[in-house]
Amino acid sequence: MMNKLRIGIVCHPSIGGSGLVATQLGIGLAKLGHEVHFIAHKRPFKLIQNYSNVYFHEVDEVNYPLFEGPLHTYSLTAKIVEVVEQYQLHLIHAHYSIPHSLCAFLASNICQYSFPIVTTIHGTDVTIVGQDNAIKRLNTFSMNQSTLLTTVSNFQRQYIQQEFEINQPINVVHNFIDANDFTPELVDQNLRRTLANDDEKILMHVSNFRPLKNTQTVVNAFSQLHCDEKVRLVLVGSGPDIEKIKQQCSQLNILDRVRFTGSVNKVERYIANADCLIQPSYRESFCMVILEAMSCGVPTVSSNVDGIPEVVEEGVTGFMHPPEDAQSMASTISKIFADNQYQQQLGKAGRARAIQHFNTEIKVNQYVDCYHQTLAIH
Ligand code: GMT
Repeated sequence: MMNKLRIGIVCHPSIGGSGLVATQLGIGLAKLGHEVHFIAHKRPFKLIQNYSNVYFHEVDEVNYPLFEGPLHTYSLTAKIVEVVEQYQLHLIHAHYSIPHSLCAFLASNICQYSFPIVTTIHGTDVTIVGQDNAIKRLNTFSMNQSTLLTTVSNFQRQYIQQEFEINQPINVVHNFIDANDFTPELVDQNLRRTLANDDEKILMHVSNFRPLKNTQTVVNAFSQLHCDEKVRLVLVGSGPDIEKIKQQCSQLNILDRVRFTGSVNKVERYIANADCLIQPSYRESFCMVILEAMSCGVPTVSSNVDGIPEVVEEGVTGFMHPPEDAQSMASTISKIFADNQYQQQLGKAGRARAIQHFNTEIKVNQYVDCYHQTLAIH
């Protein structure tokens, strides 16, 4: 068995769960001594530091006036071919079926040697993007052509099996977190004071403000809080729904109690200062930000959809309600905020669960096992 592998990781570089997980995985693999090559249109947003055995290969844009748009998928395929051959990679790990895994498949057929492909399905690639009929066929094809398929929750595995005709097993590797990076030790009174007054609790929501994050319910729940404590809503991130949310806050006359941070670097510095995180998403194969909050010792109130019940331990680390049930979310948050000890107890349990069940070392090793399986069957 080869001990040290040369692995190509193809992922979305911009802010989002799949790029985050892919980057954490790459760094974890490099720490184990493997050589990791990220291939993407720009440097993955979480690949901040340089590591001796981590490489980044930027995919060049190819534009010809004859075509309506840039030829992303072909330029990615060409880059995969180039990097695999130049660095003699053992395999490609594609995060997202369309287009990454399909590009890897094409590259494997073009290369001097064919290489195995591990594909990880993160959620939106099959639940949203992949539901378009034309794309669905490509999606099914690329999943079936992968040497090995993984996904991030049991829910997601079941969903893929129900919705697509997949002719191979799907391995579940839950997402993971570095509890040294996401830690309650990041509580910082100076930063906290830029978000809220000392006598206020912080209710925080973190997302890319896309419709599926259901941010209007965040505001509805906040406006229905009926606890004695003073509370500030802190909205971290940016995205298509942000202006709508500002309007909603203005109509509800609560703008002065809401703080919009916009996109931030090092989201953990913000999360650690929250007293409770609220995430009412309509869809979520896993939900990294809930895990991040747990690791920082922050209780969570969220929707109960898809893979979220595999992350949250109901009543122990946080609470789940139907996505639009703002009233129940408000009443749960009020209970948490009314009792400091209870808030701390939930936070501690969340951190313990993050460390025990979503440990980076264990999950990275699970992926390494997947790679060895892949090499054995290819
Ligand atoms: O939903 C997002 O914010 C981004 C999306 C992505 O593709 O990056 O996240 C998906 O992958 C994450 C990492 O596995 C999961 O934690 C998210 O739950 C999943 N999003 C959805 O399923 C909607």
